[in-house]
Amino acid sequence: MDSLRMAHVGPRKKRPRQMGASMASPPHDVRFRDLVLFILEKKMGTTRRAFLMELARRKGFRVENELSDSVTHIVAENNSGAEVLEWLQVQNVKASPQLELVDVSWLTECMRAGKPVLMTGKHQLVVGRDLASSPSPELQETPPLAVKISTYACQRRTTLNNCNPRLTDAFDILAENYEFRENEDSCVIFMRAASVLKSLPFTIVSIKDTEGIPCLGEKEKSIIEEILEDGESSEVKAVLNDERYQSFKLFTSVFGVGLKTSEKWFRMGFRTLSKIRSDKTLKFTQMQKAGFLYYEDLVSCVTRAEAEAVNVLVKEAVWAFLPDAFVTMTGGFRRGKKIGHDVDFLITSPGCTEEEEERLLPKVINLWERKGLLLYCDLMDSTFEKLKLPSRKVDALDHFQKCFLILKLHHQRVDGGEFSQQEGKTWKAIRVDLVMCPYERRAFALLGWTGSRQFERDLRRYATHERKMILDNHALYDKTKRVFLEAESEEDIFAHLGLDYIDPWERNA
Ligand code: 8GT
Ligand code: MN
Repeated sequence: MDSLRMAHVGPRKKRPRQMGASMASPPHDVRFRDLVLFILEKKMGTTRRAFLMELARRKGFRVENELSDSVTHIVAENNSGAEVLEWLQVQNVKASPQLELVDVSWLTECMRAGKPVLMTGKHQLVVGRDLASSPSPELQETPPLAVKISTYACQRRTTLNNCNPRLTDAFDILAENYEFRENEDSCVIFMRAASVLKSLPFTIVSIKDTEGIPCLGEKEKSIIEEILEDGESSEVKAVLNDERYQSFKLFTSVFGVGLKTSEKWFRMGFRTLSKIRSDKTLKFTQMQKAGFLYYEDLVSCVTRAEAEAVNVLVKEAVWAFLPDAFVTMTGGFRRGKKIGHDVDFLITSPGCTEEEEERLLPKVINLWERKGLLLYCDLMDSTFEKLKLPSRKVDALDHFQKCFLILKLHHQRVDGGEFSQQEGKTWKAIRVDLVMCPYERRAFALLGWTGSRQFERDLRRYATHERKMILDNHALYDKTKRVFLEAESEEDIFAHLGLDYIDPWERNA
């Protein structure tokens, strides 16, 4: 864990009070020598300023403690251009005409990118100003450029660089507990709260930092406050110690076991998997049998190296039958995750007939079976109808042909895998999902299968509530114009929805 995060996330009581510019911080290498930043404390506060300064320095930016002639950029928050100009006049510093006055949104984008990003009009607080004259009336009326955070995850950029893991872990646990209790409303509330915090480019160190952040109600804020003050939440602690939560967590970790089965086993008094496995009266589905058989392998996460090895395996098999097919790894790995619970693939071919399309997955499965690589297979036929309207349900499953598999992945196929090999066993069981879609629907399918689930939910919610459109994994329908909107790429779908394009690695909502 890095020292900065520790310093800021640690219990508030134990933190030193003074966190101003004078606080000693380790020296950082300056990577971007053309820029000299000064961060304005006015309306930002000492704590947040100190945090941003430290963060920027850590990312290789030169940040001055005091305003001086050498400063090229003044970064302000919640200040209008006029307010910054006014403040500058009071300071007795000769500022060069090249001095840029920028909103903190520019800095946070730079932090996210890890380098200076292009400054545009939306970042500049004042364009073409004359520092010698007093602020003009128009400038005085410039509204503060506070960055508004959207309530929709599809309007936020959420990378894997989570600045608030302690808070989001807490909300994820509470959401999961409500899911186990089938309390959907509370579950959604905590999922949204966790999601919005994952998009923040800064660490929340005081409850004041939550001002203006949507999706946080009184309840969520009080939990944040408790974690900031005591280092933990009593409610989360209680959930983690709750027998029902622990049992559901354990039971649902078995492939093929959902809420219904967990509920049943819990009511029957089961608390451990070994008791369930050895019980003679229980009946298991094929899926659950496979889940128990390969339990150890399946709970140990899939690494990126393993996912890449599966990628090769899938491409080899698919291309043996349809050489022009596109095979794309989707799901969490496409979003840049380093580990996953499975590996998801979307397959589509521009040149094949409907019949060839339908026969591909059975052929692939058959090939793996002959090679002894198929440990479990559930093939679901397509129920896709071209003219059907998209589904309004946010969590509806799609109609494409797909298969949920467990494959045998030999260690020698994995880069560096020889070293992780257990005594005797030369392979690992890996969960793999393959989806086959018609070529003209590939953009919708790709968008749908890339996730995250929260990002997908909010895309659909946004389409419905903000655009009067219906979006699902197959299509986008405009209810006002009563037409299906076609798309060649994910970019096209975002454009139809009037949304800025969000890259896959920014969809980790
Ligand atoms: P992971 O690391 O846990 O595997 O994370 P993930 O890759 O994000 O989750 P996933 O469960 O593998 O699902 C990947 C994406 O596919 C999600 O956004 C999910 O909403 C979407 N998805 C569908 N249909 C289906 C389906 O039938 N089953 C599953 N599991 N996911 C589906 O669009
Ligand atoms: Mn996945």
